[in-house]
Amino acid sequence: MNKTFRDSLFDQAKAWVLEAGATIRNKINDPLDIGTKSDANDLVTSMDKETESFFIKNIRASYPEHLILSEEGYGDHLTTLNGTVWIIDPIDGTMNFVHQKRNFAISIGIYHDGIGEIGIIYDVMADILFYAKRNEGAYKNNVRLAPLNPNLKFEEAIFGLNHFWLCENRLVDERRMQDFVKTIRGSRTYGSAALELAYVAEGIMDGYLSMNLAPWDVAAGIVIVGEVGGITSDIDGVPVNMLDKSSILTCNPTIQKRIIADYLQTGKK
Ligand code: 2AM
Ligand code: CA
Repeated sequence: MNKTFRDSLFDQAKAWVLEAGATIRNKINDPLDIGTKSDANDLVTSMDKETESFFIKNIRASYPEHLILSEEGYGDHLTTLNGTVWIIDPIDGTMNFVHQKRNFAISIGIYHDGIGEIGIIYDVMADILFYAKRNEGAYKNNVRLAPLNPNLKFEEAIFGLNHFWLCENRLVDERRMQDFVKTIRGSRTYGSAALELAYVAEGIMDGYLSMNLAPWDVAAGIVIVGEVGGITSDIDGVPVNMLDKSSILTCNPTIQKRIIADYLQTGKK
């Protein structure tokens, strides 16, 4: 994708994200129509659907040749990442949106032939915009983010993860994960994968682990975190397939190998 087109695409995507965010803020106290998806805790609201529809209507009108991969099902059913693909989560952290009315984000990754060109993560209630264009650095509200700390010590790392890693599970030995959280400095659970990836890019967390995320949860974050030298893979260290669900390990590269070797691959059932 040439730079001139990417710049104009970014400006347009950012404008739509800010507009959608303002609409959500204006309606934040309106009564919510809440439904569930895969299970009783997998929430969806009319706001998720309205926001996704807003993006899709605009993209179809302005870029009819572009493809869309999106959470609520109004996009395309893709079998390849050929062409320009918008990967959209209209509200990432729907449970936070419903219960807290904050700590949720709009997340948009724009990929061209499988390569992440643009990442935008908008913390709607805090009005904080994280973004990156490939090879042009990552930004938080127009301030460039610094490269990740090359001297990070494992024992001083803060990680985003949830309680599922510490309960009996089919992916890893939970006792190793208990050792992991005791060895690192601290753990956090924010409930929005997009924001947690943005926090890794910002350097206020050193990594993020999730068992089962969808492409729209991570598409933007992978681009943003990559621009400050962070790496993302599945928990075996394999690059993420942007067409499928995947476990996710995003972190400062200084600690990736140790986490995989000592905690994630050891004692797998
Ligand atoms: P969501 O709010 O868009 O559903 C919460 O820890 C994180 O996991 C959020 O980013 C949330 O995204 C995501 N998440 C929750 N349930 C999920 C599911 N069934 N599949 C994939 N991601 C999910
Ligand atoms: Ca969502």
